[in-house]
This record gives sequence, C-alpha cells and structure tokens, in this order.
Amino acid sequence: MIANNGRLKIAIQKSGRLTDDSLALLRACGLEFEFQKQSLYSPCRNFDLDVLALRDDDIPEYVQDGVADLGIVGENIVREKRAQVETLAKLGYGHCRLMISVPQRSPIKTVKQLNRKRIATTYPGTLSQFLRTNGLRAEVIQLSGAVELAPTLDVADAICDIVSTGTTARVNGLRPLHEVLSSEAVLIVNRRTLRQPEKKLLIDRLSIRISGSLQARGKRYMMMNAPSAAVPRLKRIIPSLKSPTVVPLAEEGMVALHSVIAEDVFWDVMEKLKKAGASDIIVVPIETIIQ
Ligand code: PRT
Ligand code: ZN
Repeated sequence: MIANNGRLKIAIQKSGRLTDDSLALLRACGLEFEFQKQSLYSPCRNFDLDVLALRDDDIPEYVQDGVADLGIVGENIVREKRAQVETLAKLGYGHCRLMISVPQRSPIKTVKQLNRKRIATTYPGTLSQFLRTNGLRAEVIQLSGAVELAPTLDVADAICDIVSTGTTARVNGLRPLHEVLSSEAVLIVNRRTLRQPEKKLLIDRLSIRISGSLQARGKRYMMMNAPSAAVPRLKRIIPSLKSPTVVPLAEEGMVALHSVIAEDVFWDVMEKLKKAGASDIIVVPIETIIQ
C-alpha cells in the first residue's frame, strides 16, 4: 500500500525508452532520490515527492485514478488509453510518430484505399478513431507486439505502429503511408490533485523547476570582451534570447558582453564575433532559466 501522506507521487517508466531522460529531468530539477527498477517507489530526500516506477501503459490510468498525482509518459499512450488527465508540459524527448505503413509493393497508395483492408496495430483505440474520423471501414487487428511482421505473415494488409528512425519499417520492407499522430513525452496530472491546495503548491514549485530546465536545454551562456565601439556590430550578430548584457571593464573603452545562445548556432556565431572584434570568448553550460 502506498501511503497517502500529502506527498506528491510521480509515475515514470520503470525500464524503457523514456526512463533515462525522465530520471535526468527530475535530477536536473534538483530532486535527490535513489532509483531502483526493482522497487516500485523511491522517496525524494529534499522534496515532498515520491517517484513510482511503472509500465508505461499503466501510467495514464494510474494518474487518472489518483494512484499517482503526476506521470511522465508518451502522448501516444495517453491518447490510446483516453485518460482523463491534464497535460502540464511537453518534455522534448521520446519523439515518435504513429504511422500507417504498407508493404513496398502494395497497391495501396492513399489512405482511402485502406477501406475494407486489414490493419494490424497495438494502438486499436487511436487507429479506430482515426478510421472513424476519415469515414473509413477497415478491420483493426489487435496485436501485442511485432506488428511489423503482420503483412509478411499475411495477417494484415497494412500496419499502424510507432516509428522513430524508420529503420524497423524499412528493414521489414514497409513504406510509410500516413502519419496518424506525432508524440513526445509529456507531464500529466490528476485533475482532482489540481484542486488540492497543498498538492497544487508542490506541483507549481515542481513545474517552475521543470520549465526552467527545459528552457535551459540546448542553451549556453556566452561571455566575451570587446571594444565599446564594436558593440552595435556584435549585437547584430548575437541571436540572443534578450538583448545582451553589456558591462564596462576596468580598461578604458572595453566592455564585457553576456548572452544566452543556442548551442547549435554557437560555433557559427563565435567565428563571426571574433571577426567583429570580440576576444576572450567563454561559453558555459546553463542549468536552469527561470523567467
Ligand atoms: O515495458 P513498458 O511497457 O514500460 O515499455 P514499452 O516497451 O511498451 O515501451 P518503450 O520503452 O519501447 O517506449 C516507451 C515510449 O517511448 C513509447 O510509448 C513512445 O512514446 C516512445 N518511443 C519513442 C518509442 C519509440 N520512440 C520507438 N521507436 N516507442 C517505441 N518505439 C518502437 C516501435 O514500436 C517500433 O517497434 O521502436 C520501433 C521503431 O523504431 P525505429 O527507430 O526503427 O523507427
Ligand atoms: Zn508499454
């Protein structure tokens, strides 16, 4: 029995594709806990929160029913389970697409041609809804895994499955026909929890930390020295979140510029800055950005 002691409970995937990133996100929020796959539940030492380790398929329902207050899970699962929960944030990892694919040599070229065909999937709910919305009648064949083999086994004419790199589909001689849904990991919350003032307060505190570390992701803090005369030129080069901070240096006519920059443009920008007169450029990681 899990104690209902006023502490928040957050469910994350016990062992799978979302586990490492979910743990990294919680730790980036300053939460300290030992996580062991074998144990259902890991208490946090420095926050009123317990981490529950569950199968991803169970998370939406457990959050809906209040077994956990919060959950981190793929949108694809939340949709499939039709869970009555609120989504607090998209978390920027676990990206994938739910895709209808057909064998390379299939005569099926359009979604309409799926009418009266057999489609194998582990997402019967989402697929049935898609078919209804598009006025299509097709036989939904529910499998529990290895869906990509269904056309070869002549169990189905098409499949509806999760794709990320597309390698599995390609290796199995399948070609993508239509994207049903795109998905990433999301933070979901139980609706009743949001109405409990004490827990709501904890959720708000946690949400600020999560959005701070999401904001910081892929960003660096950049500092450089430059002659004051070069500042207008440098400002035009720096693609900063806000206008850069300019601080005078002890040396007459020299300033320091500070700015946040996306790491993927840093190298290009750095070369231009040097040419425009910047020197002593320092770039450091950012842990969080609270706006
Ligand atoms: O044990 P548990 O039930 O918790 O885990 P699971 O095995 O059901 O899920 P897991 O760990 O495979 O995936 C967890 C979540 O990660 C999914 O619900 C998605 O939200 C997300 N995700 C991201 C993916 C993929 N990428 C992915 N590629 N989930 C599954 N796949 C599978 C897909 O089913 C297919 O078999 O990978 C294969 C295709 O990959 P590519 O790269 O070859 O296209
Ligand atoms: Zn699962």
